[in-house]
Amino acid sequence: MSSLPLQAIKSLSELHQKPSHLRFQYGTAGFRTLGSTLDSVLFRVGVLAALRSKRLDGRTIGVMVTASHNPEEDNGVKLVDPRGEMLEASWEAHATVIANALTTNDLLDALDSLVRTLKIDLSKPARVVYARDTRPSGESLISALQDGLKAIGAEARDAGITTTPILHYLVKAINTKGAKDSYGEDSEEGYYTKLSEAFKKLVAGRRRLDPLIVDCANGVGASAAAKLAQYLGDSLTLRLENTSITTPGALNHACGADFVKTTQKLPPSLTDHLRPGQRGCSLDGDADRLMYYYLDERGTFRMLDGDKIAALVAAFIVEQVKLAGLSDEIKVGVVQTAYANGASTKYLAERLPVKCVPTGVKHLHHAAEHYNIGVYFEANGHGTVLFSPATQEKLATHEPSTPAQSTALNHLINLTQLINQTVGDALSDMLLVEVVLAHKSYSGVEWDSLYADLPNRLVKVVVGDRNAFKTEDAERRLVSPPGLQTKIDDLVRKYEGGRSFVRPSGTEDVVRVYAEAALKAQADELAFRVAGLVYDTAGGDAAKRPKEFL
Ligand code: G16
Repeated sequence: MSSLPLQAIKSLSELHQKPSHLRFQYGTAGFRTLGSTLDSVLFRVGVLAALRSKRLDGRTIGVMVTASHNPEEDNGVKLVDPRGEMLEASWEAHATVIANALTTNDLLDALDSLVRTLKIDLSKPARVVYARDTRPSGESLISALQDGLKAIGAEARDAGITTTPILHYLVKAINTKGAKDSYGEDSEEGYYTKLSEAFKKLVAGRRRLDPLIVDCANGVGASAAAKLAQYLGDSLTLRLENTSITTPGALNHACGADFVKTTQKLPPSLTDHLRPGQRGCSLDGDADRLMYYYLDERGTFRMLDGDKIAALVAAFIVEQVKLAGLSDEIKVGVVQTAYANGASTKYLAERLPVKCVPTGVKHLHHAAEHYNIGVYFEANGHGTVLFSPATQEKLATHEPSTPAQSTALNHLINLTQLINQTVGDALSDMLLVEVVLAHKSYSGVEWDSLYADLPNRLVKVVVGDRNAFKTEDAERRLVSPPGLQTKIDDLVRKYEGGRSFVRPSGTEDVVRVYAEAALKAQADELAFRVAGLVYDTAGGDAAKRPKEFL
């Protein structure tokens, strides 16, 4: 019976000691905080990833070092399960325990207890593939991770600097290599080839789309989009902006998907590049979120967010299923979160089953798996489409009765190849949007007119302890601090079409407040008044109370 290599773990762990004053938590998207504090966490994640792999009979586990949309000084790490999905929820708690063991001896005890409780067979191989984004702190964090992998003797593969969705793709491709359900070549080239070939088939014979402006958030998406552009050739022209991956402080700064969504503005750096009517889109720092937009004929910024992407894509897929003659057998459903604009939920719910779940891709992903084809998008632009294994089988074996059915069936099959079904993927989603626009001959204007967004506002509030905020009903209501929800309800009633909710962020040390109302000024006012309530209830330094809601 093999045992943990205690001596190796002990001596290497001493080089990566936990800062005694910090507590880490595996949250919405793994561990995420100041990059300079994460050294011990990365070492321990290396050991943990290897144990997870052993627990799953040597299947390859992914580790991604990124803090996605967060500012450059932050960093983070998350684990990817063998099918390319987020780490199974029960292991999030194990990760938190391991990360918080105070000393090396405590760590050894915690690891030993994990191995015994989960009956992990240590004689099994451990295989891990890892990657990082372009953050300056990434390099040293990767070396801490490598020490963890070395300490436990894992077989490790370095996937270099790449996007989060490519790492997810690689994990699935490695674990399905040579199998009937092979996901593709287990290399970046395999990823670009798979996506670009499916895209070319889907747009064949369609009028070529105008060039697309892509804001790369000065992150890793810049190099990935440049490579993808080469594979796409003249099937789609990408004009890449915000590609300064080595300029200090540039990452996600005044650009990128999160900037666009939260400010509802065009990144200032694009002002001279986007002509009225032209399509633009923004990736986030690790290229797993996507926001589209255009300027109308008066030069007004019009945002096409995750909700609008869901509406566009779901309608197209439903149409293709119908044209293929499969409406009775393949049901399409949509998953959203509380952040979905009320108008989008209304639009979608009139046409399809719609489910609301808590924030976090893992929640959306699992809910989407319950549909034959599940379309999930968070309003922030994070999402994808899942085709169930039975649906993929049906598509592969269905005998079309007419040429029109055959064409639609082929489109659906090509969509299963174009879409990165492991996780939200800005580049894959971008190609998906472009396919639908090409098929429908839509510009941004027609797409935008599917429904009119209710004016809305998202505000962050810094509080003493965000963990004091607990929610229920898919985060739409607060159960703690006591009494706050009643005050919010009283306020919301005063606004026509008013809706507001409060939840603690899982990726930043803030509480988020969302509000919508019939008029823009009212949505703003409601958001700031609810934020004021949050601030006052959670206690804090009056001098730091954000000016806008004083
Ligand atoms: C992560 C999650 C998303 C979530 C977002 C914000 O995105 O993967 O599902 O919507 O954080 O979460 P929160 O409001 O809890 O901070 P990303 O793109 O930052 O990895």
